This record gives sequence, structure tokens and C-alpha cells, in this order.
Amino acid sequence: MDSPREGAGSQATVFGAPLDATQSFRFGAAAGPRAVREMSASLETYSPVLDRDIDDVALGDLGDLTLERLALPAALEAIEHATARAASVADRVLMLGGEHTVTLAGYRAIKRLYPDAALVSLDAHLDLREEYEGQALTHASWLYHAGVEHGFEDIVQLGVRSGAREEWPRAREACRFSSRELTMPDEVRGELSERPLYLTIDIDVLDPAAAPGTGCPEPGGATFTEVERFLHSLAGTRVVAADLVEVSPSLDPSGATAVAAAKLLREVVLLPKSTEMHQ
Ligand SMILES: [Mn+2]
Repeated sequence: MDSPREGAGSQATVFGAPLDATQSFRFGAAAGPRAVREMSASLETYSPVLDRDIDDVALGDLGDLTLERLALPAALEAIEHATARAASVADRVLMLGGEHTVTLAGYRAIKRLYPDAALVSLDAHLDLREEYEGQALTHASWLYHAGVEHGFEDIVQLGVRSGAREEWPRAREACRFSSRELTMPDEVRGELSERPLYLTIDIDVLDPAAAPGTGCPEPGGATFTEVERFLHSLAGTRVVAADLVEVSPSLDPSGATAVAAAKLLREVVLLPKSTEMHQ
């Protein structure tokens, strides 16, 4: 197996993590990876904003993990291993969820490889509960666990507009930065540009008008263009891993949610590192 080649040209590896174990409201995220792959076929491979083409990227695909018969801890271990494996052959890992809990497993693997990695989360929900309905680790509490395990000061969350009362002080006081907007202060941005980044995109950061096919839609969200613009603002940073979670295709027969997810992923795949920026 190849070792990571950080200085080499664009190389990304995608895999699916169709976990759908802890939903509180509506299931269906297990079908996310297949739907996003299908809808990606309808998109051009070329990004006019980034002036880069998927055809010019060595994009590997490890397929989808088989998780449905596993208990949650075993499923998370499988996802952690897959992330580590993908990171060993590519300089950018892309995971298709699945419910948001998958991010904890991916982040664990990335933190082992890059202890100075920071987590950037785009999500309507704070996900900072200590537990949810008697279960410690769920899609509504995974970020709390990421903070406990790896440090809240490494977490930046954007697009947040929903959470229980007790989550908000944690967001304001413990996390490095937390905002409803998709922007961050220059100081935070400057810090992030120095560090390996794990980027997680919960599709519900989008307004339900743009992405109705998700388990817990939250009105008052960002437009597609706003999220896309934020992603483009990460050009020149070092995104070593990204995931896109919570697409539930059965809740959106139009396919609009899955194609929005596919297009955001295309832009993440094509995001240039600092060494690839146009002069
Ligand atoms: Mn969410």
C-alpha cells in the first residue's frame, strides 16, 4: 500500500459509510451514498469556479462499507479503519454518510494521523448533547464526544441554528468558534489555514427548500450558493478529510438533495491545496 504523498498531485479517495442506527426522527440515511453517487453522474466533471476537472484528479473509490449487521461500536471501528486506509493512499479522504455519527469515527482516524487536525462542521444542529434519549453516542451528540475525546478547542461549527438550551453555552464557551453564519473571523481562519482540516458537511446546513431529503430538516438555513462559496473560501487550506452526511433520498423523490450533495462534494474534491493555487 502506498504511503501518504502530501506533496504529490491531487489524489482523493471516496468511500461510503451507510450508517443509519441512531436517528431520532426519520431514518433513510443508509441510502445516501448510493443516491449521491447516482446523481453525481448528472453533473459535469468540470468546476467553472475552481477551473479544475475531476478527470484531472486521481479519484479512487473504495465502495460502500457493509454496516447494517454491526453494533454501533463495531460500525464506528469499521469506519475508522476505512478512513485510515483511505488516508494511507490519498491525500484527501471523502466519506459519504450515513448519519452524522460517522464523523466521529472518521475524525478519530484523522486525529491519529494528524494530531494537530481541526474539525470544521457545517450543520444546522449543534450536536453537543451529552446523550440523547438515554443513548450516549448518537447523531445528536457525536460532536460532544469529539470534543471530549479530542478537544473542543479544535472545533469550529458554522451554520448552526438549532440545539437544546444546555448545548448553547458549550457551543459559545468550549468550541473554538460557533456561528449561525458561514463565515469566521480572520483570526480563526488564519489558525485553520496552518492546520490539517477535517471538514464535515451535514446536508441540513442547507435550507430545507434546497435540501428537503434529510432526517431533521431545520428551516432558516443557507442557500446552496452560500455553502458553495464557503467551500471555495477553503481553497489553499489543507483539507485532509471531508464527509457529507444525512442525505435521506427516500424523503426527496426529486433527487434535489442528493444532487446538491454531489455538487458540494465535487467542489471539495477539486479544492486546491496551497501548493496547487493559481499563481
Ligand atoms: Mn444536522
